[in-house]
Amino acid sequence: MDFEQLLVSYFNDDTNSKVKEACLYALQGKGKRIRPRLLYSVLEGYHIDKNIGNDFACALEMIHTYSLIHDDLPAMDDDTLRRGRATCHIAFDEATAILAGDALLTKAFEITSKNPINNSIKAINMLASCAGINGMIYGQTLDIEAESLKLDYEQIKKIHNHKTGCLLACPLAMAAIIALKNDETVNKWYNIGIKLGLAFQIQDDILDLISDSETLGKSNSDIENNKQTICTILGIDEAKKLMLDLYEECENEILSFKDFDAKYIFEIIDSLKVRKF
Ligand code: GRG
Repeated sequence: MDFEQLLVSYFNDDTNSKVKEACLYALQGKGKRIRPRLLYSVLEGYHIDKNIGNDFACALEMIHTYSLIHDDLPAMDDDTLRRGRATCHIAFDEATAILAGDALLTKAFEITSKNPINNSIKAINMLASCAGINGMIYGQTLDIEAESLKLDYEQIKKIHNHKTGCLLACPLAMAAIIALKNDETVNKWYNIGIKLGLAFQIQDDILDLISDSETLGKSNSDIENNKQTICTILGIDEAKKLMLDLYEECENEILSFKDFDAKYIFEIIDSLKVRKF
């Protein structure tokens, strides 16, 4: 079973409903699956069977997908295009989209809480903190509050570190937990993930400026909303330089792990550097 089949298989035994259809619709859009790929790459780097991480990889993709559904709602960014097709509330309706987001978030904890590995509770706790009120949700709150404010670099970075960074740091930290690494190593991976998240977000902001919504598969809403980004503060050239520096710092920090084969995660980082959407 490939990852796409695995992801939807978690809904096989659920009662058919409009909300289930909406969950599957949102999950089956053309997502890059970066968070699951990152989790698998760290397990592989530690020479652990990557399938041990399946529940955690799918839970991450479910939480990420819920955040996209809710972020696209009229009360948030009010977007109509996501993953190359109509956003969930346009394809279904607002109430169904809200419930689909809720269902995906809940499903993530339903499936991980059944996982029998030794450190599963610790991994689930990491997932909850990264997604929760001090993590991604905090980032979204800061982002909403910032709409009418003029921000400096540090303030924007704080938003990105929470809104984007936490859910990109989560797969690295969870994989280290699954690999039974100590807290110091888990924290190191987490901080690498936050840095990777910042590079990823700067790249997203650059793509938002230079690309079109058809290529991106989503609305270029930052431009439409006159949103401040690291690009608008530093300019595209400086932003690109910062992004490449951040990716390089991540790579150097990863190389400092003596018991880790970096080739799998480096393949992902290389693909991120040249991504077009
Ligand atoms: C509404 C609870 C809630 C949270 C919203 C993730 C998020 C926080 C909002 C989505 C909009 C956004 C620009 C978030 C920054 C993170 C980011 C770049 C998301 C897009 O992730 P990709 O590129 O998406 O991995 P795909 O579709 O490829 O999975």
